[in-house]
Amino acid sequence: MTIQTIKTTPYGDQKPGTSGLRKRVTVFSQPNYVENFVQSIFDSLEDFAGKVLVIGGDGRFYNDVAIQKAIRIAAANGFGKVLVGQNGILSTPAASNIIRHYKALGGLVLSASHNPGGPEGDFGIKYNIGNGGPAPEKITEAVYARSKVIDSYKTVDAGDIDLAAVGTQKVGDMVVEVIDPVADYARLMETLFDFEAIRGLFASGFRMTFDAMSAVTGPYAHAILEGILGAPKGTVVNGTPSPSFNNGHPDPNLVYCKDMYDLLMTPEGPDFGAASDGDGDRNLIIGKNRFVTPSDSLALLAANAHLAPGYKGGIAGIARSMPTSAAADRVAEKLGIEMHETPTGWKFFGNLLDASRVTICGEESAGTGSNHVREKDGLWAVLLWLNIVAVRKQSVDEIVRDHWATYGRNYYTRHDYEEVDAGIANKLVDDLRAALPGLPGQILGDDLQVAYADDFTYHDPVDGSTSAKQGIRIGFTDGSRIVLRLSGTGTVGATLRLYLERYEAADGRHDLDTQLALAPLIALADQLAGVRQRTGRQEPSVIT
Ligand code: VG1
Ligand code: CO
Repeated sequence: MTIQTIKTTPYGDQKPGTSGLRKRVTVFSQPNYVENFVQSIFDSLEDFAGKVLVIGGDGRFYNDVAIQKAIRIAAANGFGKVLVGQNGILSTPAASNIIRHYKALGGLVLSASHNPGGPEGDFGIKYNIGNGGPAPEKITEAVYARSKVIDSYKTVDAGDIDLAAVGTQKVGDMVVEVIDPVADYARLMETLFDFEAIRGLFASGFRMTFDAMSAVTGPYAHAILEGILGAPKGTVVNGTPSPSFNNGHPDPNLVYCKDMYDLLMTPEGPDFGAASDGDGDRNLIIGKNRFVTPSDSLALLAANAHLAPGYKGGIAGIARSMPTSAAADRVAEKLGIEMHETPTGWKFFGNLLDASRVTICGEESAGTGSNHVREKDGLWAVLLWLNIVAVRKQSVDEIVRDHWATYGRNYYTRHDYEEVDAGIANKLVDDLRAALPGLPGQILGDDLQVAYADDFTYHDPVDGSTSAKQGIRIGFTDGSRIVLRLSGTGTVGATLRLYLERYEAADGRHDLDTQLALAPLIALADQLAGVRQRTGRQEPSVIT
């Protein structure tokens, strides 16, 4: 086998976003596009000779092609071993676990997460470091810089690995081990949760539906929920991974999981519904007659985590992304533990988790996780919910209401305007940013006084790094907030995300319709930012 050095020319657009490089498949399949990016990653790493690299993805279209390329490039660059999931499958949290468990140098996670797949859909590549988490900005910036000047990459003239065959193969001097994608992850879950109690819950007739959305969590959910925990066959629906997600949109929200939502709102429906996204790191939780917003879910899981064996000693602290509601802050305050507000994206939680400053993290975008891995983890959240329901012997609705009666309720919604003209979106954000200094102290709308208005800058308390321009926040004296930022995961035009939040005290009204409860703030946000007028859109593309 010979190592080949292939000449290439750079692409100018390989800048990783919130969660790795995400582009249309048609972009990724350009000549040397994958090769350039993977070589740029390796060029930004140190001391990888002989080390272990993990590779896996969510099984979407182009996953297998990109994996074969990455394996050859890894072999040519001198990695000692690649661990790859069978058929190229590893959910994002499972990949994080494999990196940690086998002490790999890092891993390539191939996914565009909740974005649609297929030949016309999206693909993505993300590098995770040795703690199992997404590479910090220092590395992603180095990769981008390298990708702009790269002039060659290394590969080997070897054939494809048989990704279906579990066991050891070789590419030149490098060992490739194809591993069971589920086994290590299932074992980890068993150490965290009271599986006996959850088995008892299912045996008592508790009924659940889990929608894997034809994405990566199917095999994990089948093995854990129906296999180990004894949930009835049929509990998992859409459980076979499909390269196009069965032509669906693998984002577990109330738009793409509307059928499940409707089912949970009917008297004869199941007790509990859950779903996960393309790569298995997001979760949707719906109890009978009760949708749990992701921000509330984070607060509830943090408040009840001690009911699961993995967290019985209590949690060290909580972190949430800036746009996530402040519901979790009230839990941290009551528990007397640390609370951190970070920019959007899981890469900002890694340092806090590594330093044991926090145990549980979450984002309003349906991501929750803990220090068991360094990614958000969809099935983990579902299992923790089941553990809590089994121990408390209450319905999801009762648990949520009880939480609000203790801590108060943070009414919360997110309005997305997708595929907006990028020029218009950028100008909108720039103009609002320019208006911020004049806002504090003003009374806006009916009776809302601005307490602060800024563009969020994060100072990482662990490594001292600073991340600026992370989203506009306008906070009011009654605890309400308007947040506006541009998405860093979209692949066409720009996506504007508008986040709205209003606090209602523990003895206040907790049964209002969310959109109505937030209507004055929604109107005020539109007045301040001019979203409708500037974009010409009369309503958001997605409301979560
Ligand atoms: C979105 C979410 C963010 C999440 C990111 C990756 O980013 O808002 O909370 O971490 O997706 O999630 P953005 O920049 O589009 O708002 V996943 O499940 O797509 O890896
Ligand atoms: Co995801």
